[in-house]
Amino acid sequence: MKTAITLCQVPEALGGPFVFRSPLPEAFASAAAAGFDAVELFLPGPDFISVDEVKALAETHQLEIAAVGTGAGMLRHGLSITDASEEKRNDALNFVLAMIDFGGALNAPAILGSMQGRNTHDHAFSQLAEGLRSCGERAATHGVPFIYEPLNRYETNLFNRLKDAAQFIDLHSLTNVVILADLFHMNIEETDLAAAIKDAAKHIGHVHFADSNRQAMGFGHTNPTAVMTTLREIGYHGYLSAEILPLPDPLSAAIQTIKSIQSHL
Ligand code: LER
Ligand code: MN
Repeated sequence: MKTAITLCQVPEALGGPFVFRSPLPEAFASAAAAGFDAVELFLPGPDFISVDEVKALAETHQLEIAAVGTGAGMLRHGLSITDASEEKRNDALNFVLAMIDFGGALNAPAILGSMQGRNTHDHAFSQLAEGLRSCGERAATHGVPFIYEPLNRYETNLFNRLKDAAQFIDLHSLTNVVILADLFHMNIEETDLAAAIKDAAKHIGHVHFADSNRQAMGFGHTNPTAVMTTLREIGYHGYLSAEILPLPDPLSAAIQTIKSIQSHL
């Protein structure tokens, strides 16, 4: 398994679960100094920085790009791919597709989290399926998967648990769409983290590695041993990405994450 940490450049996400928020050259340097293999980027949009500039930073600091988030489409523009308005749905899809192209050029998958929509309506599930199909197909042209993230009940009324999302993917024969296991959301929604990971094993393509209180693993009450043992058992080789609150400060949160992962690998 590989390690990643979140870098955020979205001012509206000030209270969000992102660790390094300084300008990207400094943030990449901090991630490398803390010992991570990769960074997960949360950017305002696909035109915030050029692919070549990100490639240069990644090369300088010997970091991979683990994934790119799309949540700024919701935070900044109020977009979701299940919006009741067709025009807004199209804008949302185009935003996500542009992020898929941006990430794809960096060999990184994009994530659908908050842009799936929050308080949705009857047609939302079919719109979600259509959206995931388009996104999975576009991601395939870059040779990367598309990542769908179940969120806790306060952030979406679509899928809150891994198993339900996995069944939905199978039911709609969605190819090239994988599931993100965010341990913070799972702590709210799942009965047993390890069992949920095992049940959705073949679909899991990314992990947000957070403790129960969304701080670095070890600062809450999740049992990381059970989670890590199960991830090893299912043969998970993807990223453990620290999408966590920068508490008590970004560097301490980063170092605690690395310590926790190293002690369980
Ligand atoms: C995104 O990865 C996520 O987990 C959401 O809770 C962000 O709002
Ligand atoms: Mn997450």
